[in-house]
Amino acid sequence: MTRYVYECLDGHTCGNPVRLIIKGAPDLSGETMSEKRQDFIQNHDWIRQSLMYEPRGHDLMSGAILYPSTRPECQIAILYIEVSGCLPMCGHGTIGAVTMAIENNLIETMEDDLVRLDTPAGVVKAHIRRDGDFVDAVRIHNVPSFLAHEGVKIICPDLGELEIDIAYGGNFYAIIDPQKNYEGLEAMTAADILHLSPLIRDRVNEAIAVVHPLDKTIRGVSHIQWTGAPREAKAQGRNAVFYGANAIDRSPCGTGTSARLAQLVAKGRLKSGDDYIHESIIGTLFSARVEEEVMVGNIPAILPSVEGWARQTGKNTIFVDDRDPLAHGFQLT
Ligand code: PYC
Repeated sequence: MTRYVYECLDGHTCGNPVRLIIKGAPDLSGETMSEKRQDFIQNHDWIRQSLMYEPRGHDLMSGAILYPSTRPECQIAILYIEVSGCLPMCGHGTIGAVTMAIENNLIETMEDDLVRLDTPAGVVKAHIRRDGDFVDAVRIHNVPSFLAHEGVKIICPDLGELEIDIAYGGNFYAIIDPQKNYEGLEAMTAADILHLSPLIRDRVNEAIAVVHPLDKTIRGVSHIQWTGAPREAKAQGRNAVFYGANAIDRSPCGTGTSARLAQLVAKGRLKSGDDYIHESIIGTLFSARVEEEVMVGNIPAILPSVEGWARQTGKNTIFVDDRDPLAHGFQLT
C-alpha cells in the first residue's frame, strides 16, 4: 500500500477556499513556472484531483503549491491548483497563499513588505498590510490584463441571444453584462448560474478560439463572469464568477476583477488611476485599481492591482491512499 501525505494550510479569501500545500508536492521539471505547470498537468494532475475534488475537497476547492522561484527577481514561485484545472494565475488564491505563508513564516518579504511571485502567467507582486503578527490584507499587482474580444454573440438556452466580451486577467473570462436578455446578477439565482454557465462556456469556446498572444499554453475561456449592480454602497460593481463544473466564486475573484477592469478601460468606462471596489455574490469586497495602461503585443492592456483579505481556518494533513477506490477524487456533474 502506498500512502501519499500532504501537509496543508486551509483558509479562505473573502469567503472562497484556499488550500496551501506546504509538504508532499512533487518536484517539477521545466525551466519556468509555465513549463513546470505543463509538467504538472501532464504527469501529476491526479494530485490536484485528489486534493481538490470530493471527498478531500469539494466543488469550489482551490489551492496553491509553493516552489523555489525560477526567476532571480522573485522570492517564491506558486502553482495554482483548482477544481477547474491548473490555472495560470489565481487572485484569491494568491491573497490567501501569501497571507498564510507569511503568518506561518514560510516566506520572507522584501523591502516595504513586498513579495515578488513567480507565477505561470508571469511576475505578480504582493504588498502585505500587517496587523502585528497577522496579515490584514494583501494587494496583488497582477499580470497585464486586456480585452481580447468584444460582443461575441451566442445563443444561451433559456435566455436567448447574448453578447459577451472576453477579457484576460490571468485566465480568460467571458463577461456577461446586463442587456436585453439578461437583466443583471440580481435577477439570477445561484442555481441559474450553475445551470447556464457551463452551457455558455461551451458555446463561447465553440464560437471563438482565444489564445494569449505571448503564451500559447494559455488558451480557452475557463471562467464565466456575470455582472450586475452593487448592493454595498461603496462598491462600483458586483459579480459572480463560475468555474470548474459546479463552482461560484465566493470572493469577488482576483483574475476576474483584473479582466473586468481591462474590459471597462477598453470601453472607456475607467482610466488609469481609477479605483474600483468589486463586490462578490456573498457581499465581500476587493479594492482594485487601474495602475497603468500598457501594451501586450499590439493589444492595449492595463496593469491592475487588487486588494483583499484572507484568514487561515486550520491545518490539515491529508492522506491519499492507493487502497482507497476514491483516492483520486470525484465530482458530481
Ligand atoms: O480569484 O482569480 C481568482 C479566482 C479564479 C478562480 C476562482 N478565483
